[in-house]
Amino acid sequence: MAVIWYPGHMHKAQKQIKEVMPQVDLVIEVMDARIPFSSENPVVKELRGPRPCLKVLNKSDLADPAITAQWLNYFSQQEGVRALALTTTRKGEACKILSLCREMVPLRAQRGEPVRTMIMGIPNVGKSTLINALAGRAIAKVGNEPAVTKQQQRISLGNGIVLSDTPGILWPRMENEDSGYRLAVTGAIKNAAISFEEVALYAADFFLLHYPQAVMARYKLSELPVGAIELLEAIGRKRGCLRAGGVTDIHKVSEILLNEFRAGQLGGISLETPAIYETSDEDCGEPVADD
Ligand SMILES: Nc1nc2c(ncn2[C@@H]2O[C@H](COP(=O)(O)OP(=O)(O)OP(=O)(O)O)[C@@H](O)[C@H]2O)c(=O)[nH]1
Ligand SMILES: [Mg+2]
Repeated sequence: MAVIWYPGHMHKAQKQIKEVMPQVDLVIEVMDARIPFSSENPVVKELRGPRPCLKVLNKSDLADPAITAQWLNYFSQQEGVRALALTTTRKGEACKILSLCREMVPLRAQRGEPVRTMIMGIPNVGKSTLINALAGRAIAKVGNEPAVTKQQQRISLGNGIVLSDTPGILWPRMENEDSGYRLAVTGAIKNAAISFEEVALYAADFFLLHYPQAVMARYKLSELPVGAIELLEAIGRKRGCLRAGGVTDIHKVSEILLNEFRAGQLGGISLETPAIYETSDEDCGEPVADD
């Protein structure tokens, strides 16, 4: 599932999307609701040009609903953009986007022409799950290697909407260390440069600061540990992750914390709020010049 993106890959992905763009009326950008900043790719704005964009905050079942509401409000203020929170894995939810798609491209709908849509997004945000849910059958592989390029096919969804059967796969934010950690915490990237324990410590730090009640409740802690390592040790004691000599098995605890977060067992947690744009001025690393 993890892709190592380098300028050549980024260039190729962008070129493929540019080629199909003249046949697209509406772009559907899928993001992870827990990390809308790090799972968004600003190059979408450039690629779509004047076309409207529906931003889907997917996996909203795993995010903090109050923060998702802030993000919806944030994105809705952008020119040509509508935003929607979705849990694609929940039966029947995906079709919520269909009427929005028609509303966003009224001219084609009025002329009786289908609205041609294309799904885009970084790996692991749920693009294939969304395509399958909309198509009502399994046409895209889920939780698998990113789709290798093949001929773009169009699937008619009925109700005046057609969809490209291969998503536009984009790269995540990479030049910002915090984004790298947050993407790793959600499982979006497996970066060999960051160890599993480091990712868990990053998550533990964040949870202690922003969701102390959630960790205390989940791990039945009577008091809040003072730091990330102390939190991992406390979880280790509760879950019996001890090695010989009573030493905490930090790798095992890291696995528990990350897996339980990713499965939503700590409750809805968001790792980013829209305020992040005020502290971050980097862009998304433009690929090399077009040929
Ligand atoms: N909890 C939750 N999990 C989801 C949701 N949507 C998708 N997933 C899961 O996220 C994982 C990735 O989903 P995919 O549909 O394969 O993602 P993708 O964007 O196609 O990924 P690539 O093909 O790697 O680019 C799978 O395990 C899905 O079951 C959702 O709304 N909620
Ligand atoms: Mg996929």
